Amino acid sequence: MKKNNKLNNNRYYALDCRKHSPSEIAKKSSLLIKKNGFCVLDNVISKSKIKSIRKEILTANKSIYQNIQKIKKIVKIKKFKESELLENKKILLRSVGIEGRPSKPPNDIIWMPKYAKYLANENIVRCAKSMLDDQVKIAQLHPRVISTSPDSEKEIILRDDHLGLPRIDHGPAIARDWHTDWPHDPSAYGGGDPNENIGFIRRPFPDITMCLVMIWYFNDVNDQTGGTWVVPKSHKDHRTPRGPSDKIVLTAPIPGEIQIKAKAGSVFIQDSRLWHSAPMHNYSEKDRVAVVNRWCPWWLSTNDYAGKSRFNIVCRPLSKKEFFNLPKKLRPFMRHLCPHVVDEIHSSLLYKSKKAVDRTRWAYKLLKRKPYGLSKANKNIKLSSKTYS
Ligand SMILES: O=C(O)CCC(=O)C(=O)O
Ligand SMILES: [Fe+2]
Repeated sequence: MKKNNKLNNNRYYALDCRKHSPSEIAKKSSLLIKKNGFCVLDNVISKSKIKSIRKEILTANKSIYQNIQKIKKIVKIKKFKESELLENKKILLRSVGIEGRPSKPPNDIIWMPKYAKYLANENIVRCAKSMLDDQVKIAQLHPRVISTSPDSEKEIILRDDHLGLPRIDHGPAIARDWHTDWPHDPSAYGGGDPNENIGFIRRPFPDITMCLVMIWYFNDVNDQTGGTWVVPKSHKDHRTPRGPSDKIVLTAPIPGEIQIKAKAGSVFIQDSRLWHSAPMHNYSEKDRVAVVNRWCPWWLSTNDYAGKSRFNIVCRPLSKKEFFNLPKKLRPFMRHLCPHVVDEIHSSLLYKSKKAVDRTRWAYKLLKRKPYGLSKANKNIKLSSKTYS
């Protein structure tokens, strides 16, 4: 049997949220992501809500694009002060709260209030925490629409995106765009441009999940309609498709690849190290509508570089009003995006920290009571055989 056929045909990568409790989903999804590098959670959003959210995302996609085009036009005319740009009523820009950095378009979530209600879905949050850490944040978020393939795909149009990365929008079903995602993407969005490069992890990658990429599908996806391509287990490989010396042709099929099948309302979740590709073809009559978000642990440096970038999608900011308009349960994951509120360590970490302080206090008390009686207190402590290599 061809490699990964069973995984593909039986959708062994999928878990149905209607059939498991959130804690089971957290456990099972973590196992799948660790093993294969990805999983799909089915039925995260119920069928009855899909149509209106899909419509909202399509409108948001247009508004986000139009706002950026308007900003580009204005900043081209002359060098405006940031304060002038922020006051310009024709465009939407938000301060990132760091001296010397350009303001950015607001976080895309402000255009998608219906979708925002689902983003902190319990199954999603539990899975993210179980894979990353007790405290997590959403560092990037954007709609991802793949329009229906043009009748003729004979001519592949090569273009550079707004950050100068090479792109093609459509291609035949055989075409791929293999990559690993931020922070494991060596093209680092800006390539050789220090104003746009956001940094990337050196190889060999440490064996730890640093970012979960979530793709929320608002169409049924399959091999005809825009399913994401993946190479199962590639998150453990020491190469990366865009690696300059890895000898991978990133536009060609790779043995073992499969294309995700999922119903609208499902969420594809992957370790950022997994080799994956957006499909170049969409043979259905409908655009493939999805929202991508990148979740990471509190400790990952998400926004320290590309200090001159106005248009990358990294940590697009929120005003105070926009932040407080978010659903309450979503705020902890987006608090770091609002320069007007103070981010803080969450209660689960605080609780564990307090326990650590209690333990320290207890040990000092012991020391005070019988300083010379402690000489053998740790005699049973042996270094664990489970050490790092
Ligand atoms: O749209 C897809 O299916 C994949 C998107 C992707 O790879 C990305 O946004 O990094
Ligand atoms: Fe990607």
